[in-house]
Amino acid sequence: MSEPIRVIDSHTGGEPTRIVVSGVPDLRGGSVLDQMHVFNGELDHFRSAIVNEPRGWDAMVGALLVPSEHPDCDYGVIFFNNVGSLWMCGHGTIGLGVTLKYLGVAGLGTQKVESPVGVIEFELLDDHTVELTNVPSYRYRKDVEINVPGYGLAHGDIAWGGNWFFLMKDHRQQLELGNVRQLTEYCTSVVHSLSAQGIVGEDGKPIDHVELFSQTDNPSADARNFVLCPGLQYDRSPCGTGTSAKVACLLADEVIAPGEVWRQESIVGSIFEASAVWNEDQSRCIPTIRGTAYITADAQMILQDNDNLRFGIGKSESLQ
Ligand code: PYC
Repeated sequence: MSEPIRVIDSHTGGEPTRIVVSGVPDLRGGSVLDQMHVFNGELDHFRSAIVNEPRGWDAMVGALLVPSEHPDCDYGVIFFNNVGSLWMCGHGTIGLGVTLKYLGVAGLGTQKVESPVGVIEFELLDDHTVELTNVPSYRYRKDVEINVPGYGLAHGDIAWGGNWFFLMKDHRQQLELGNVRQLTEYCTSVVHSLSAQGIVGEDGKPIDHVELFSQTDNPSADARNFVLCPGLQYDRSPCGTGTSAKVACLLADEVIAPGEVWRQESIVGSIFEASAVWNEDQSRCIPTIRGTAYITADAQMILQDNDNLRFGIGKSESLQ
């Protein structure tokens, strides 16, 4: 039996994060992007053991804290979900801040952490509230037409907020919690259509997150969203990288001014407060996202040698 793996679980606006705090595999150093490639190539069974059934479930997002050689950062982070690693994760960064406070290894204040796509800064404002300054974000293409078989034509903006998003308004879907199955089916068709119709992010990067918007009745929010993630689970939170992509579009359209707060509600009613400012040449914006997280578990994961399912259902070490 391997050493127990300690994890701290939290939820950020309903979306779970599981941070591995002991038993982190050695990823041979280098940049966090290099370490992510080693993780993807050699340790996919470890990812699956942490987040997939029987220990986890499809909506679980995991995180590994890894060494960083970046001069501004004390450590790095690799986020991952039920199907692979994520470039970045906003709700997970909020969960990370609250987890470090729970563990007593960080107090209130600012930290910088290296992600595979750049340095993220976050500030722990109280035991539960974190404000993160995300990687530079931007809208790549506006109002792109897509034909979604069975649903018809629709349009979306392609934007980067630490992951690639297709952001849609004219989807004709009702963004209600009771409609999660239909919304998931619709967004799944959109993902397939994006790929079939060659609609991609910059440098041909696949768009693996779909974000639907609608108005909201909630006076504390400016809009509601539904975000489908790559493992075909929806984000219970308003999605940190998705909200970064959203404020990049709003800033480009001059719907919000630099620094103006946009309150993004999720499909479960949780809210992130976001804003963005331009970089020097206005090619990118720097989004800020504020949200709250709560600890839900402090646990030891056990992987027993004779358990055929110790790496999660559908995974064995030889399937790496
Ligand atoms: O909050 O950025 C986010 C996120 C990405 C996938 C799930 N949550």
